Amino acid sequence: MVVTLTRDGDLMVVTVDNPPVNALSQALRQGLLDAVATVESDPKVRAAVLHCAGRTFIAGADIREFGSPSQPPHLPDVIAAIEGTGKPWVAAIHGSALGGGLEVALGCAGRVARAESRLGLPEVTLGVIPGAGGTVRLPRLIGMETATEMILSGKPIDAERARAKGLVDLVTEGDPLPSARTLARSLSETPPHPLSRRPCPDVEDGSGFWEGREATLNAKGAGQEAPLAALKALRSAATRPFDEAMGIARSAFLALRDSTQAKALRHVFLVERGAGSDPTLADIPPRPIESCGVVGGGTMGAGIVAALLEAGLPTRLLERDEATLAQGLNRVGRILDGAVTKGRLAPELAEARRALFSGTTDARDMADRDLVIEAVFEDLDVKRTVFRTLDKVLKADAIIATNTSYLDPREIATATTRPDRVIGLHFFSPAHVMKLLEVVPLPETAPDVLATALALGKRLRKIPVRTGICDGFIGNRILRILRREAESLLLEGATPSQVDAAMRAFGFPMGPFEAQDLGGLDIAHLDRRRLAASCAPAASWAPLGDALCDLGRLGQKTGGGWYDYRQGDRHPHPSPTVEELVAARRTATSDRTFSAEEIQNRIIPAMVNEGFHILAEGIARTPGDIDLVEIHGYGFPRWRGGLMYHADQMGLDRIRGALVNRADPSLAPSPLLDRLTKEGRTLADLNAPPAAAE
Ligand code: T1G
Ligand code: NAD
Repeated sequence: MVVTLTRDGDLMVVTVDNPPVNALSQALRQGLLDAVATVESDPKVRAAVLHCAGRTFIAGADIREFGSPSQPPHLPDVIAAIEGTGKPWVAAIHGSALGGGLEVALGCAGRVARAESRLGLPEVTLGVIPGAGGTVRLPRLIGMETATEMILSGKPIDAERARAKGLVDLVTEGDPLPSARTLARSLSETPPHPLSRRPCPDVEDGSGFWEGREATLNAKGAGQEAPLAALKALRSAATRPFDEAMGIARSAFLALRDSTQAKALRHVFLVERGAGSDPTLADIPPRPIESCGVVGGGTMGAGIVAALLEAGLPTRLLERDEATLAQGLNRVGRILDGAVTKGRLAPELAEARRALFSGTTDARDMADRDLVIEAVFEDLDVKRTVFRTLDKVLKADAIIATNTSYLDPREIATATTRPDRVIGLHFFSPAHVMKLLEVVPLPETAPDVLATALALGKRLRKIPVRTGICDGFIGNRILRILRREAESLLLEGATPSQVDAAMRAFGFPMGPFEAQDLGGLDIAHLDRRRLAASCAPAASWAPLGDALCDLGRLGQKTGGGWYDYRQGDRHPHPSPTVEELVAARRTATSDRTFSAEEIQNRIIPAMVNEGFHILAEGIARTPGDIDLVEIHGYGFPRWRGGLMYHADQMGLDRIRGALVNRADPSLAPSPLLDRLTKEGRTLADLNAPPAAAE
């Protein structure tokens, strides 16, 4: 039974128990409706308390039911029944009250939340809008501005803010149930006016509130349907009677539920839940990690330290000398200070993290560490020296990880006597922010080391994706193709601004040239030099990028890269120097213009094709893994479902069609793409690990 009732004197305690997250399945909706009838019909009962068993309150509608037609009882009716009873219900909230779960709580007369609870309406992150009253009841309770902010961002708020905003009546340190009982009894004396019958506050007229929000959504979230639909539903809540506005929201929800974007976002939601879980490791418990070390406190090392401290892991930084150590310590300090300044971290928590952090220039001080992550210069000899030293000082079962972007971790590991305890942990910059973590086991890596690395990824609240060993792993390998395609478009007549605008219109937060200028052109340039030395002409091809580096144009940090930058202004300005440089290298016949769609249809199929090679080589185990890498590491628009999911939506024959006539032989359709199109199959068929190589 997903709903059980326990009478407690004049109260009915309604307990929901539908693991893992008490999602509002059809059975639960029916159970709640039956509970309303029972409470209603029991003369001895004056009020009810709704609480949940397990780790969380109701976490929303059952997303797994979205793929099939919605079955009665429908949630709006269940909530209307709870709100419409003459006997007040009080929700006792712990864990997460999200989506339909918060909408149920809004149908109750009162809400009590445990201190660590989170409350929110994240529907837009799933490509839908609150479909059971969130857009009409929430503004009536907490005001239109805060309701709009919560619904458009989809971000939950904590219990204390919820209380301050009037969303919950009370916050308890411990179990909220006793206080909920007390509140229910007092509300049965003076039942409050149901939200549906209260006036809905509008924003100050002429404030430009709605227009401003719409403009921001069109600028920031260009292409996404749900946020605009949510804004429309909120506006109708402010201007129309409750039932009419409820109807508008419900139809919008039902229409969006089966939309391409909602399906894509559900795909991402589900592959994210699978990230880091590996059936082959089901019986291998991760090793306990109680202390960590990081070698190299530069751009990446400092971010990695901050991520480890955030997870409560005591961390020691090893640097070359006192000067670089001081720089590393300061970098970490600035990250913590920045989080406090932005209100993302309480000062006392920052102090607690500082207390977990220490630095040294003596490798012997790393002897007691369970895991050490190396983030020194991207130079094989430097990394091998560090690994050799660590191998000597660390305890036998300690794990050593490398954050290398392009080097082969096997070549680094041979500097040790413990390749079975070596693994690649490829973080993304800034490492304390970016959610992606490429986990790169060696053939020798022991299963418990891999299990530990994947578990650490989750502990750091990252998206760990297992990847095989090749040049650039999954993400940087596809990035190389994106950049190469972007450069070839310049040689055929396009401009950096046109290419960047096209990719932003596709949904990337930044175009490839703007992104290079931000991160610096030198990292990839050094990598291409390395590749050229190992005779990989196609992979090292970037004549324009190399020419810019030779001119010292490394991006924003040098005041110019693909664009020019003015002092103190990070806005990219088209550069006459770059125009000249590109014009000088254009082949005579190639001075044509490109539409945004043409640019997208050049770049995306080339990236997808590389994804197929990566899948066929077993570097990525599922197309979903590539989707996670592209979304969480490279800004691929989440609402398109990720690179490979999007390819399926485009149609593999269209992808193949965009590649077959390309002059560049390295863009010939991959045999796996050929085979799937010939067999009329899709990538979705491959989300179970694919058969062996091409
Ligand atoms: N429906 C079905 N399954 C769900 C689910 C849901 N809403 N939420 C989580 N799961 C599964 C998940 O797939 C995983 O399964 C397991 O629960 C544990 O999840 C009408 C339309 C609640 C904060 O967007 O944010 O309500 O992999 O690993 O880290 O207006 O899950 O074990 O098989 O994430 O502790 C709105 C989504 C729905 C909340 C828990 N609700 N969930 O995090 O565990 S739309 C949401 C979460 C809606 C109404 C609309 C998180 C969590 P498995 P987990 P966690
Ligand atoms: P960085 O130059 O900013 O920092 C490297 C740090 O390592 C310096 O502080 C240096 O003093 C220190 N160091 C060098 N040799 C050392 C030694 N023997 N012992 C201790 N410390 C030593 O470099 P970064 O950008 O942080 O890159 C570090 C690693 O991370 C590289 O392998 C790089 O490929 C990889 N990576 C970089 C990025 C990025 O965007 N920068 C992203 C992912 C991975």
